[in-house]
Amino acid sequence: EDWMQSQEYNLPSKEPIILGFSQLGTESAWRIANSTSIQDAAKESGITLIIKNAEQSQTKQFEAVRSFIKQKVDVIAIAPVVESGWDDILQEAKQAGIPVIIVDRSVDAQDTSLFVTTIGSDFYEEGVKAGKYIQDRLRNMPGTIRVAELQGTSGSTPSIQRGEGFRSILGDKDHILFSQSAPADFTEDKGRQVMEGFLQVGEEERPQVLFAHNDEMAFGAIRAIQDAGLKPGEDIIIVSVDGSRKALQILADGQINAVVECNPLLGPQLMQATKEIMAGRTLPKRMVPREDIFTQESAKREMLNRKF
Ligand code: GYE
Repeated sequence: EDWMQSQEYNLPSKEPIILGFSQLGTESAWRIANSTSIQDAAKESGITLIIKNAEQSQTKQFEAVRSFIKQKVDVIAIAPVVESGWDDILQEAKQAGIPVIIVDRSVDAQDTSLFVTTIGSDFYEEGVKAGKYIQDRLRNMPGTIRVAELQGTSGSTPSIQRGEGFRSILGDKDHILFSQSAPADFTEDKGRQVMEGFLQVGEEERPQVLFAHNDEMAFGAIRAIQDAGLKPGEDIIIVSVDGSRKALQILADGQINAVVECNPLLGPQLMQATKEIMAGRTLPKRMVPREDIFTQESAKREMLNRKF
């Protein structure tokens, strides 16, 4: 990348650095932990943070970015609710000479010079981990197995990529049938509602496995499964993603069977990147935290160490 030499951005500025952050919402424990991590890290590193909550609206994110441009912040960070539609607003930031960092989810902009770097998880790999767990777990289960999926927000990177990674492992297996799949917006209420719908079928059509794209949707599904007189974790095998302390507790209790880790604590990395940019250094185009999968055994151990 040669943007530093080309003087496209207004560098350097006087201290303290001002960072405008458009957060996409408050839908989950993951999201709250993500916002808290960013606020704490800003404080610790002496960066002035202006944070705006877009309540799941991309339009509100555009408004936030425009207000940051108007306020002449030094750096803009965006956690984009969906992948598409960012080109114009990113162009506006570029024209104003303000570097942009994409956090958590991605944007599908063709012109990757519109942002400096993306800091966030490998969601495809998370889907792969969920798929491998299910494959292993079902090894000795006879007959066709019906798998249901509670997807996250339509058009969001984690929903698209977790689905694709999961299918890359299970999609071509003759004995696996993707019987039901629908978006439930990463929320507990919607998860419960959509799962209730999934269970309005006869026993021969009922899913035996559920992949929930996050913990909250799994919590909602658990309630729907119980309301239907069934045992979550036994009658229906459940895998979710994130790994909040509450999810690990439920995992340890046996109502969830595995939880794929997704790390929300991106604050320190974001502040580091912000400082590096202001110091005129070049950053890698993508920064990915290391992540694992929690099982019922490891959940008991890890629960207390979990930070959210
Ligand atoms: O998994 C979910 C949240 O974008 C990785 O969004 C994030 C996802 C996370 O609502 O709980």
